[in-house]
Amino acid sequence: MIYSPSLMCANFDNLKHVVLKLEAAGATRLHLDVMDGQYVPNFALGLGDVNSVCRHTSLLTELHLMIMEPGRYIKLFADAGVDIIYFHPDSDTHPKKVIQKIKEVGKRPGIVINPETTIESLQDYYELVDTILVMGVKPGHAGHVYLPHVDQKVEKLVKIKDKYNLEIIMDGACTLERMKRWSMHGVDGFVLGTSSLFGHNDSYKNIIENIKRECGE
Ligand code: S6P
Ligand code: MG
Repeated sequence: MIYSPSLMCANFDNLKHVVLKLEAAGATRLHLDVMDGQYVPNFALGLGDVNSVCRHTSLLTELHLMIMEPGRYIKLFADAGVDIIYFHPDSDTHPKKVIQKIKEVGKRPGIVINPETTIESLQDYYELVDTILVMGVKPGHAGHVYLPHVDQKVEKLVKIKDKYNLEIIMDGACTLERMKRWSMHGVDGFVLGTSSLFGHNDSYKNIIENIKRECGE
């Protein structure tokens, strides 16, 4: 299973310290949210933060771009050291070119499905990417409420994932209960935010160990 803490939920006073603690606690990837105040009405990590995280970890890093025209910035973020790049197809006029650019710079591409987007409308991209990041909440903020209609989409996606050799990761409102359920139904990983990891009265290590016990290693 993939457990990817979302660093936008962390305390930024000492980012390196948080990164090392998450790594020691058993996180399997690190999730880096980048926003531009346009595609979503918020800001999160910047290029410098992304670069710093990548320099201080040996874990795989996944960049979640919530920006307009992501195709313009693929090289910039690739040079910052990320391993995987997710973007929202509706944020660029040529999504297939964005996927191509991600591959050209030697990174793993993924697309993000918003709660209101149907899985059928993104069908053309499934054979081109490695990962589908499924938003369980409206993108832009941590702590948003889960939208239950996303359940049906996840059910459909896990059925087609083998056909396209896709990895399915859920982002937003990943509570322990929800992760338990979906891990049994073929979801490959979860972004850990305020619903399970950050702001709780226990160590990252205890929390992640418990998640692994309940939902799988
Ligand atoms: C939000 C972003 C996410 C959040 C994460 C927060 O748009 O893409 O990665 O940081 O989902 O998790 P939670 O548990 O606070 O909803
Ligand atoms: Mg995210």
